[in-house]
Amino acid sequence: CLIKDFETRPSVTHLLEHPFIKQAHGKDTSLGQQLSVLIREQQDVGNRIKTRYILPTTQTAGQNNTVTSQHERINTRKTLIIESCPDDDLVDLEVLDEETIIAHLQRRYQELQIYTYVGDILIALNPFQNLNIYSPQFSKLYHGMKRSTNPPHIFATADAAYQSMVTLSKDQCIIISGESGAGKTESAHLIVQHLTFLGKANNRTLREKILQVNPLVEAFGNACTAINDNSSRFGKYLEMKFTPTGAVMGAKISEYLLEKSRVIKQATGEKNFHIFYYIYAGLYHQGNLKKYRLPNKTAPRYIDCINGKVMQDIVSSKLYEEQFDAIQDCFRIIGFTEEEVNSVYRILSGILNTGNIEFTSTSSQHQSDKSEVPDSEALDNAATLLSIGSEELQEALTSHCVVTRGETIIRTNTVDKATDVRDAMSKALYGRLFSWIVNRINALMCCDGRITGMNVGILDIFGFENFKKNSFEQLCINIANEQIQFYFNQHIFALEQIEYQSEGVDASLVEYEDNRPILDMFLQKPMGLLSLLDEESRFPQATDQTLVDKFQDNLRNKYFWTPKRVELCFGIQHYAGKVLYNVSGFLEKNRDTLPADIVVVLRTSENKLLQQLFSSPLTKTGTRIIQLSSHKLFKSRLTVRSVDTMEMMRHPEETTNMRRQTVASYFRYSLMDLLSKMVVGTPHFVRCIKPNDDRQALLFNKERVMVQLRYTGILETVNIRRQGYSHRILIEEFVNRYYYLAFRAHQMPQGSRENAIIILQRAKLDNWVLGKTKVFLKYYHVEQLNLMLREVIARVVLMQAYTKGWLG
Ligand code: AOV
Ligand code: MG
Repeated sequence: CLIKDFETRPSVTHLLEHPFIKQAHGKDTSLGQQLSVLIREQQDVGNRIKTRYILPTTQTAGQNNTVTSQHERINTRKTLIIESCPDDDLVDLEVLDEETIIAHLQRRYQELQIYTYVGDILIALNPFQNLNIYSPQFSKLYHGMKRSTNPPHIFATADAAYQSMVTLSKDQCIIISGESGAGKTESAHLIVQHLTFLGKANNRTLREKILQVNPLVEAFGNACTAINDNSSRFGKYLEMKFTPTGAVMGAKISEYLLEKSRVIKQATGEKNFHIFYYIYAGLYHQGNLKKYRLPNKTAPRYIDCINGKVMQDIVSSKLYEEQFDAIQDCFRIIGFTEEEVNSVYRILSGILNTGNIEFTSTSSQHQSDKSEVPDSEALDNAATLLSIGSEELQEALTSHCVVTRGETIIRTNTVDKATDVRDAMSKALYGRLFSWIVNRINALMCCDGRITGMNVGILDIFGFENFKKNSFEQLCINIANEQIQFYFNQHIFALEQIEYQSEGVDASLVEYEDNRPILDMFLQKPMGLLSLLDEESRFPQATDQTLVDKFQDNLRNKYFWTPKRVELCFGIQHYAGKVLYNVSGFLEKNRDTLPADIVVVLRTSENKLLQQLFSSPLTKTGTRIIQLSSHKLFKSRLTVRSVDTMEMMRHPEETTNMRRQTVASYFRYSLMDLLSKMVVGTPHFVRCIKPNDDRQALLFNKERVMVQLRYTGILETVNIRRQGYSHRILIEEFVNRYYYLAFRAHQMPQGSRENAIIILQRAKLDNWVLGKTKVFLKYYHVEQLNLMLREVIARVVLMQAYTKGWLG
């Protein structure tokens, strides 16, 4: 038996580096295999923890063991006992100032301990390197374990959510936040990985399907930005559905606010959505560029970020080619038909060709600002790929119908207008294709609302952004992050304080930075920033300047300002820092209109998928709500007026009466929709932190971390987690839930205060408080209770099995 004393708890990686273990297992055994043979038991010894690792009998430590510490003794060859003082919860630190917390996190980061708890909240520092801590062996290690058993880990958070769901039969929600590039999406993947491991259904196919969902959706919704090579350009709420016994039975994604504008234009140094590069490289290597009418010399404009040079980069990229194969596998495994996949590729290639359509101005005697397509190659290609008539497409791009007093007049489009229409069409095609893919995945996962069960929701949105130039997209992204921060504050601080007071529980109130005033400034009606933007968007004569003026006249508070020397800009003091926004394009982006002429042409497509995307608006579940009887272009033009591209998918009420919806109003609706989903479940928070801006492993920039800790309110959280009671359960519900711990199964005690006290005492919990109607528990109590409950239930089940003779 080897005994080792550690000042602080060693990470599993360090443990496996220990000479004793190394020698016991030889050099070439993989980390995962070594770990799988460590079985552990634990004992609390004062504020230290004694962990007993039992090593396999077949391999033993040699005599010439190099371990020399005086604490270490080798008696038998099988057991390693480690006594350590866990330092992985900030709540346990003696000194709680910023400096100490930073120093602590820095030391841990340098030791590759990227995870740290603040009570029940997980802080995750981006390691910017692949760590060997996510194999199935690690999933096993964290499965059903008490949290203090292992070092903090994203699997422990996923596990806690899963165990709570199963034990308490209640939905859970994991909220991952952090700025762009902090590691939210990676964390979300890891959570899905562990939940899939836990929810072992007999159905292997389903498990495989679930694991393909994220990669597929992200191929269409993620892109390379200045900050992150795999930046999420949409918000994603993934619900993993489980049976009451905890077997996974499906998944459902809700997507929020895809940054469609990226399809037509990207900022310097940024790229289009991944999928365009994947299919280009993939089709090139398959020799299929011709089939999809894609040029093979110069890259299409929409993906040509570096003036033509990019073509060689794309087709020679091994990574893109591999990703294309992976995406094809995703489609197949999830269950898309070949025809559907082909249609998706045709639409994507159609979009790329649409972007290549050029216009020139032609003036005739009667019309001075007419546009035409001088070279019809791209036009013909786009029309062919989209299975529509080339002439009709040209007509819809270069002219539009106006209905006045019952008369229909056809007006020509200027070159600029035609270009805008072309780009609006590309954005609409992509946006609807994306929504269709998400809907289709949900349908194939059998989660179209018919299945009822419990779920763990995982929220992974686009992180807070502050670029050199920030536009409407950044504004929406940052407002969404304000909302998530508000939700966090509400949950951790505000609700807690209100409840203490109403329940007569004494708890010193913790000050925190409330971002409600900022959120109100954005969302309030009718004078919030988004409402003002909507109002201005309704005036055809509005300009960027009138918009800034409107903001300036109406938003008079310390969170908003207009800089003196920079034109057409306004600044916002967000919870996460100051951001300067440039308003050019705000109005158009907010209107986001797709001319009816384009809708009408796309409806005539012979491509079934395209017909589906445009022939009638889809509700969330994909049901048709409007049926247009005529496909004839002219007739239909009379029927459909301007239709908003986003709302058609999600706001059936508005679209049936054809009221124009703006992106801002849809955005507001999405935020509410998201919140309504989140509040149903018990929340678990993961706070991702970016240790540096250079994406460097082991580089810990104190200042950057400090800023993030400040604005996320970590310091305050440490306080409230230490002093506060993060779980409050109605007395009756508490007795109902935990009476097994103190009463016999058949007793069914009353939900009284007395019985609650009996249970709490029997469970040997300390530091709990009984309020007027609720039991107030510390963050660590619930885990203890659930663990005890699981053990008792397992004993009862075993007893029953014996008495019924099932076990012989
Ligand atoms: P984000 O989701 O928070 O940004 P990501 O999850 O995409 O950030 O992480 C950015 C990059 O950091 C990844 O591509 C990885 O290279 C690295 N990374 C993050 N977490 C880990 C980890 N646990 N192990 C190894 N590498 C990691 V954004 O989507 O931009 O807000 O909109
Ligand atoms: Mg992301």
